[in-house]
Amino acid sequence: MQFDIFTLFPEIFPSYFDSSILKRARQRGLLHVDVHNIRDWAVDRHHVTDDLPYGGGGGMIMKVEPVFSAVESILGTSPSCPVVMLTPQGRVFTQKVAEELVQYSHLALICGRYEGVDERIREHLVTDEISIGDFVLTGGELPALMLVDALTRLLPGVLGDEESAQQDSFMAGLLDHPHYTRPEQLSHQMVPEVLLGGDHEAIRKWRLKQSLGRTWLRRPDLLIMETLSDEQKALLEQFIAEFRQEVK
Ligand code: 4FV
Repeated sequence: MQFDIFTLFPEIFPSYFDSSILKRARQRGLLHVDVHNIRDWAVDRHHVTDDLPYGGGGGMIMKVEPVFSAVESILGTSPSCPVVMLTPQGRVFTQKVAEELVQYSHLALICGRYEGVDERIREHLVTDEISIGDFVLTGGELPALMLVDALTRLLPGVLGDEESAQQDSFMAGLLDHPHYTRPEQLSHQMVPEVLLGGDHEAIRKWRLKQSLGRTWLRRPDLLIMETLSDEQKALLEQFIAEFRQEVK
């Protein structure tokens, strides 16, 4: 997968792309990232990329020309790939959106800065707007990094089977089940017996029950009862009954 990232702070990216899974994905030729400094296309003497907002008000606005020139010179006048603006006004990024966007082999990401960007960038260049959450950051660089990270780990061959995305949180629309590793006993805290017994069917059921219960407790908004299988409904009822016993 190819990403072209347009930013005023290219120095933010290298360290993240040169470590761990993303570094290995690049070494394996599964991930290609090119980072472009929008200021390189600000042709005025002071390479200005922001200006005062028409209509007044605080803060500065990202100018349209440097962004247009940067994207056009890298992707041409009609880019063949989606041009994604990271912005709080975008559709909220979820695992489902990640699975949708990873279908593309090439994405362009525009990182906003300042109070916002000139609206004509949205109107004439941007084909998709993504928000990583209802809060305001100083720039779109972190959201761009998150998007590249979430998509890259879904690319075939990036995660080894020990890291597989299959049993991810949200893969089944549920929160992840608890995980344990050595030591088996920590002071008086034991690893749940079922995980030590080697009965994979019992382990599968326990993990599903925990995912359902945790989702019911922490993110009931994710639980769409109609979509649950009979087994899932039964396991969730068990969890709720046991939970109510405990809190009694
Ligand atoms: C953001 C978000 C975000 C807004 C003004 C950058 C900042 C500044 N981007 N999801 N939340 N962007 O806060 O994507 O330009």
